[in-house]
Amino acid sequence: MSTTATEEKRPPVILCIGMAGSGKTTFMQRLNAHLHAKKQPPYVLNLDPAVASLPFSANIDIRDTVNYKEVMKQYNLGPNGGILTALNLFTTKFDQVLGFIDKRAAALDYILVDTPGQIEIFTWSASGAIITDTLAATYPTMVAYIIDTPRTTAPATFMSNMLYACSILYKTKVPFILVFNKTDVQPHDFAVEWMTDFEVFQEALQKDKSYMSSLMNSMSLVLDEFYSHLKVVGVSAITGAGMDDFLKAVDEAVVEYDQEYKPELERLLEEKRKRLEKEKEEQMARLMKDMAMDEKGKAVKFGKGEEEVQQEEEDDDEDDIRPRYRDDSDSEGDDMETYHHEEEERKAKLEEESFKRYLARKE
Ligand SMILES: Nc1nc2c(ncn2[C@@H]2O[C@H](COP(=O)(O)OP(=O)(O)OP(=O)(O)O)[C@@H](O)[C@H]2O)c(=O)[nH]1
Ligand SMILES: [Mg+2]
Repeated sequence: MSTTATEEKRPPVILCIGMAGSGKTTFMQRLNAHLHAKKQPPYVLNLDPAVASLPFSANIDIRDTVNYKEVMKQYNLGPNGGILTALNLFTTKFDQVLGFIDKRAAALDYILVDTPGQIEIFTWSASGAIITDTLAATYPTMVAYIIDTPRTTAPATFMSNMLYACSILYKTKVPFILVFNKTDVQPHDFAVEWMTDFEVFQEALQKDKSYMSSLMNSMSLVLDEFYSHLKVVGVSAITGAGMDDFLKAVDEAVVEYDQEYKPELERLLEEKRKRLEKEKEEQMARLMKDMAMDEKGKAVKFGKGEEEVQQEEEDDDEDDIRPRYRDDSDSEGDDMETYHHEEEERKAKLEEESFKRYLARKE
């Protein structure tokens, strides 16, 4: 990226992702209110086309662009297909959305994004990936993975939820904050203990005597590595507890974005630039070769022998070029100049056509 942080402000983007009913929208509402109270009003995007009513006012609301019920009718889809198609249609306009954000970015401290309840619609769709990558290319973007704490107290459920979070981390590759929500109902200390002390989690697992327990044992070993990449906070979207802890985790995630995600992104962009350059050079070399063959004679293209080519060249000279100069020997120089000029034009045209074909192939 060419801009430097000192020149342009880049507010962090917080993507709220989580299982249906985990409290994403309520968390967004609470965070929005908290930031307003701190005189740092965020820019808010709602990407859930199926939400009936929003408890906060969104700067950009997918429901203003697409009506998912109409989409269902028009494309003959079920509810999930309707939501996915609505998100796809919205994504085709995402460059305009980015334009709106860019205009406001300098005056913002945070950008909040609410996602559809059906988690896989955002995390496993091309649209979700496009939106995440587009935002992350410009702004320090992170996932706030919202967890319904009271529903994850069973070791097996906890592990399933963590595995899901793990898959999203590896898919999005952006900094990740685990947000244990609803701590007013169930404090999240048990989860922190399970994540930091492997033996305590093993003990909890051993109480589960199902046939899955040995598989779960080995899975929990894998998760140990995953936990080291995470920031963990406990919040209550209802009472507002833990909001400042969450904002601290956001600051840490911004540092992680700058130190790890951004250099990797720049490396990938540089790799892509070099690959395109190499492809362009190869195309040009091929083009030059084609043109050189054209110069030698059309016969080469049609697979005729060398003698035949030579003969044809002589015939060509006779038929095409000579008669034009034969009667006008005085102005032979001028005519040769005209011929060279025409020849240059013909070459330029060939080159232009070949370049157009190359561009068409790129698209
Ligand atoms: N006790 C308690 N309830 C909460 C909390 N956060 C959300 N809820 C409740 O959980 C339910 C679901 O909350 P939503 O904010 O709609 O959850 P969501 O993840 O946006 O749901 P979908 O978008 O439908 O997937 C609601 O009844 C909320 O009142 C919390 O911190 N504490
Ligand atoms: Mg919601």
